[in-house]
Amino acid sequence: MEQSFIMIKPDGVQRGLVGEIISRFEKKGFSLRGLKLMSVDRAFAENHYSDLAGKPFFNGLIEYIISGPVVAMIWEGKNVVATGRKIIGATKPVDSDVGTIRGDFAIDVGRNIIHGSDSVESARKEIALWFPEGPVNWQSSLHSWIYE
Ligand code: DAT
Ligand code: MG
Repeated sequence: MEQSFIMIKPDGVQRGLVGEIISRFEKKGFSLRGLKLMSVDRAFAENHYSDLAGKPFFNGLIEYIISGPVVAMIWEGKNVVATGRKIIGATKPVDSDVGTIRGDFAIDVGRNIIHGSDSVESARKEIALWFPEGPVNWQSSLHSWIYE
């Protein structure tokens, strides 16, 4: 089953949105396969965002990600990468639909609350980086009520 790496950024933690965000993924029917509150250092954050090195906002992005603890998660389910991106909303909150996490809770692109993998391949890399111990192995007893 497909997995995505989802991370609540320091503003989401500080603003008390952890429960709300987890709830949206849970209620959709996805299952939680990894969860930890952690602070990352500059090198780790730069590695996570290595594809964006050279962008004018890169330094500000790294400062933001290391400014406080983040909640790192692995969510699993059919099409969770693409659907996770829909739940999160567009990168710039001004373009994010109401009903998405960024559309409902964010205003500025540099304080957009949450990260979600943009492809199955990046999910694989990000999960390996953030969860070297691997996902927790379990199956929800609701499985047959969510999948036909
Ligand atoms: P996303 O987080 O939607 O996958 P991304 O991978 O293109 O977006 O960029 C990573 C983060 O970098 C994004 O969540 C916020 C920041 N960012 C992206 N574009 C930006 C811009 N034009 N100005 C400032 N920050 C930006
Ligand atoms: Mg991205």
